Amino acid sequence: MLDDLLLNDDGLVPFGDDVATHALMGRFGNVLLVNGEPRYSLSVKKGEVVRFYLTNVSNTRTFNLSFSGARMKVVAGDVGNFEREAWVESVVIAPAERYVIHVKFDSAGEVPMLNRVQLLDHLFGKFYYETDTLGIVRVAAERTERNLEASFASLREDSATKRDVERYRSHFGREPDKSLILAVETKDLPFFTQQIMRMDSIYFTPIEWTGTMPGMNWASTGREVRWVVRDAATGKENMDIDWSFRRGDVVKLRIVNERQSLHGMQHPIHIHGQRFLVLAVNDVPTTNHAWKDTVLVPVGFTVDLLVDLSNPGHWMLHCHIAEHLTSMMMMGFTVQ
Ligand SMILES: [Cu+2]
Repeated sequence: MLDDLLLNDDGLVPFGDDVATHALMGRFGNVLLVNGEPRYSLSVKKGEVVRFYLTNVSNTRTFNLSFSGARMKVVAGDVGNFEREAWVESVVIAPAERYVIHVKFDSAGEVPMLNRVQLLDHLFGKFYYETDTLGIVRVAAERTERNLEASFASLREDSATKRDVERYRSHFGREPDKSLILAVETKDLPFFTQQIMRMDSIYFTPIEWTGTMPGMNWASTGREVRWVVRDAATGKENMDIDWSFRRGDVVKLRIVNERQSLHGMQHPIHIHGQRFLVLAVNDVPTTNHAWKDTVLVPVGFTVDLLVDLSNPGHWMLHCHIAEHLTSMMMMGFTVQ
């Protein structure tokens, strides 16, 4: 469980009484936690393959997780296996996303679990790297008696997932049924903050990996900042949207995260009660699918989803950055 916590000398930095602070970028913590621990550690034997169930429970931080010097494959997403396993160097996991990974520890010693991200100085357009150690895996010299060499070395297919995805393939090529635009509106921000926001939008990153403008971000609250989900067809926004579907509908949903004049932000969009496939990112089709319920939409990106509306009820679609959600970035839909 990946998390972060924002602490100062007095402890937890207070939350707003009636509106959220940090409404622009969300509350980035300055202490990174794995399973609630700032110094996570795990002991394994040489040659052991460890299955990690990753969940990002932080308010806003997207992690880029890796194990230095250990081979890793991704096996499953939020609600199901991928069609086939895939080697990865790192896993990008946004708030509310889940991934299952297999990691093999071949050499005795200490293997750091890292969060390695690229940062941008918005005012000067300079990129730099930041690496945090989230924990340590201690690999004993003694070899594991359980030899998973052969199964780990091959990238296995999941025939049940493949068959399941195949049933939806006829929907892949069609035009989107619904389109949502992600945007931000601000009012009454301090003059200085507005000017900085304009300037820092000259240089932008698709993903804000950490709080690069802490003072300005803290001072922005749900009173000045309103995050928006807009229905492209009707112009309706946030809770004025209430789509209606029938059970069994399969809907192609396009989500566009506009690159605007003001400071943009990635949004992990979460859909309640249903499952979806990510069909394409910026018109590039996905070739290895897994059922998901949360998708990260970086700034300037367009993501196409195929939503399987199988679960009756009145549900929400919302950004899972807690401060964006409380700044109104949510909408409703009904499945009858
Ligand atoms: Cu958001």
